[in-house]
Amino acid sequence: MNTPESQTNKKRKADFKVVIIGDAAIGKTCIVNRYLHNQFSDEMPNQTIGAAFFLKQWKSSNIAIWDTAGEERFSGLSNFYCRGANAAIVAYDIRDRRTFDSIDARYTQLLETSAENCTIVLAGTKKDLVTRDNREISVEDGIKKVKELGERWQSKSHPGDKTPFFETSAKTSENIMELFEYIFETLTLDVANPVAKDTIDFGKSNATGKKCSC
Ligand SMILES: Nc1nc2c(ncn2[C@@H]2O[C@H](COP(=O)(O)OP(=O)(O)OP(=O)(O)O)[C@@H](O)[C@H]2O)c(=O)[nH]1
Ligand SMILES: [Mg+2]
Repeated sequence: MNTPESQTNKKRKADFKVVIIGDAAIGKTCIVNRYLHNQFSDEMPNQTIGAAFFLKQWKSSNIAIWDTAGEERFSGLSNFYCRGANAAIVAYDIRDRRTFDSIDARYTQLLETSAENCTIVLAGTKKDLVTRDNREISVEDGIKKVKELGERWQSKSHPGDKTPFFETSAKTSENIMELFEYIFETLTLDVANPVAKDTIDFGKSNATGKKCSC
């Protein structure tokens, strides 16, 4: 709401920080685009450079979403973007075991600097392209992995005790809303006491998912 108070107090803090991590070209940016803008294009979008930052308002909370680059040369930056994260979407391509193996090889170490009790959610991507013949990661393996990660980070659990595992398609929208709602519902459980992470100039963005350059 554009009240005089909001005009004079444009620098506010994001209440929660969410990062999405995983190998290059597995569809991280498409997941975020589908959720924030309800858009998908089969044409190759630009590879993310460093990270892209978005804001989303969820009820009374301001949530910062960092879409990181999977390309190896940006690994050091991803480390920086994961710092203080309250939730991490760890993504892999269901048809590509190498991207699943990367979770342990590359991504869990990035979460060492996340916030305490970081909510870890596992997201298989490009479900619309999965067939019986090309599936490389089973649902059981995904669930096993996310339980392992959740225990390691002592992840906060969902109020409905749902499993933080989603096989998604940014193309068909399958499980995209569910993925983000899981995170937001979990993070905002005790919203009276959020942990502020990023200072954001709301005068340059809005709370509907506008992209800022980083
Ligand atoms: N069929 C299908 N294609 C997808 C889906 N998600 C992404 N893609 C395609 O996969 C390619 C890579 O998607 P991106 O979202 O850019 O991948 P990324 O993980 O953000 O890649 P980096 O930014 O390099 O880390 C694009 O050509 C997309 O069109 C999906 O759910 N279904
Ligand atoms: Mg990207």
